Amino acid sequence: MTEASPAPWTATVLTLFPEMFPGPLGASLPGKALQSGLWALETVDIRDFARNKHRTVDDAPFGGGPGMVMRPDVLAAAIDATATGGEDEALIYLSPRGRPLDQARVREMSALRRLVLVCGRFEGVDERVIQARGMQEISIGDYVLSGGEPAAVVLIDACVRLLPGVVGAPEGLVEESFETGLLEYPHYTRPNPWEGREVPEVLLSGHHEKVRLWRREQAEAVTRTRRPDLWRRHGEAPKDKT
Ligand code: 4HQ
Repeated sequence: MTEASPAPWTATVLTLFPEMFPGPLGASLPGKALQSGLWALETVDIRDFARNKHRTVDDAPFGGGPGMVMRPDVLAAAIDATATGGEDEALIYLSPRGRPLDQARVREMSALRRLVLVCGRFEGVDERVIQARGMQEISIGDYVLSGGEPAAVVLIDACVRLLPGVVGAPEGLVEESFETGLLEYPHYTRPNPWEGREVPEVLLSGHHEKVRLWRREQAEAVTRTRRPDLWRRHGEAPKDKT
């Protein structure tokens, strides 16, 4: 007898543009993992929850001003038909007003069973539905997208690569940026030289300990100069003895 496999980590995306998915998530590493059932993707068309014959999902903002606002009744109906409100699930609204996404948050979300991601269009969604359904607001950065869909793709991609079995060599995951709190050291491969530029000598030496120390120095130098904010936090964090 073969056991039925339990439901894999699942992203459920509420959107007016379901045709945007899987998009980039159907290719490369996340695409292969999706095909092999290591995770699942569902889309819910918010327009299917509209109440009138014109299938209206938006309306003019109270108080005036430009653009349109997504109606709370339509969005709430889509959420209520989709989210369970369970402990193992997060209900997220992608928005520049949200807490900025970072690797610690990605790790937490990849450890849940399911994410329900709400993608807004227009000027955004009615504030009351965010409150009433207890949505977490997450931003992928300080810039304005035309909709939440590319932000959902970014968030899902970051989570999926942390799922067991998705990345071939999981040792690589602990070494990378944000897991160590540092930016990555520079990488080199053949040919050497290339356009007259030499690969740093130490990398050709075969001295593994020297290579490790050189990479650490490089990672620290690049973090200090490019990202003083990360460097300060790295200084505060408890360190292992390497
Ligand atoms: N938008 N991080 C406006 C974003 C965004 C971001 C999504 C555009 C929501 C209404 N989302 N809609 N930055 O710019 O997450």
